[in-house]
Amino acid sequence: MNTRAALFRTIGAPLSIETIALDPPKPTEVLVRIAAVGLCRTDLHVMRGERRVAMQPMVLGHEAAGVVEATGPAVEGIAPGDHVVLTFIPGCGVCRWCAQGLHHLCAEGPRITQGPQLDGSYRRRDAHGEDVGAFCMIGGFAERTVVDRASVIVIDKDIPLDLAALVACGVPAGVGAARHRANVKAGDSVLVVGCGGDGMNVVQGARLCGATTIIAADIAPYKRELALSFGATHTTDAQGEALTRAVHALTDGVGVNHAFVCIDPATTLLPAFRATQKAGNIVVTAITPDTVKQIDVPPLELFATQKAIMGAVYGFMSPRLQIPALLRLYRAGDLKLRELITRTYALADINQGYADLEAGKNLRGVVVF
Ligand code: CXF
Ligand code: ZN
Repeated sequence: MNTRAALFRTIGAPLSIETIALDPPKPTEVLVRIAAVGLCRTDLHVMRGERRVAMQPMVLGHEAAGVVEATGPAVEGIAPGDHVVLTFIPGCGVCRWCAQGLHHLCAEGPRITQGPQLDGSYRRRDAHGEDVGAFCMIGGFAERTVVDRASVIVIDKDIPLDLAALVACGVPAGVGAARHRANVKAGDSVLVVGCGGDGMNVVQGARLCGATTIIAADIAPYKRELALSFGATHTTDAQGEALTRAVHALTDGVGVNHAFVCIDPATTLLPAFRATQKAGNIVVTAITPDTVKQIDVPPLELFATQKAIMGAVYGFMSPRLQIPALLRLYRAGDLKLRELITRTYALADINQGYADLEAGKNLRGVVVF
């Protein structure tokens, strides 16, 4: 069949809206009609050449939810008509990580920027017959996609699919970083640097954990304002050394228990590290451009203060377990999802959506079909 899709062809150029050929699902695969897909900053990093992918053209988009239209003969437990969220790491189910329920650490993870399907072959071709890749083995910026069952989570049908898309990336990344990576405890203090798609969800994750001081740092006034409604107790527009000083002023001069680096680690990691108290945690959820090869942290400072700097992908919990759990929290009224969406777009207007993200206008833009 044919499908409309937004293709990444050239670094620095807008996505190209084209009709491409999409093959039917192989035995372990699933055909999904995309209902909604979020405009995450990761795809923007790819478009700008800051996060290199292995091939072009490639259909970007990795924060997607939709409806199953067909399944391959080996697929069990997923049926046409099912509502699904797609996971940006496949979760092969058999590697040493998946065997422990740690699908966010799946051995196939490093291949998600390569382009082909999980089995190594391609399902998409452009008008010239050239293979088209799928970012994160999803390629969600399209009306339809074919993905391996390893990327599919069936969800309850009462969840609106535009909200379901959000629990494919930004929400688990942020909420999970607070709950599962830093293990924020009731009464803890937290700093969130960058209150976008990840950071705003760290704020609400910290609130869910019972943190009593939640400092939201962002240069955009409307994100600081919104952070207060997501659970932040304080906001600041300070950056660099001024941010460290502002946080110390709010925490008896010792710093927070946990700092979250949710934007541009190259410039925010060290100020966040220094805004964290002794033996505290610094969690990095944001992507650093490939051009930045290292970030300096004075080793004696690290040793003497006994802090832990850690990474968190997918909020450090299996998306397979976390996504249904997050949707239960939403249904119980404990997790904000609708409030994350700033604007929606048609697929044809996706470049406007990314322009709005770049201009700092969007917390989350979502393409709805
Ligand atoms: C990213 C993580 C790094 C590889 C591509 C997907 N996740 C979400 O934005
Ligand atoms: Zn993302």
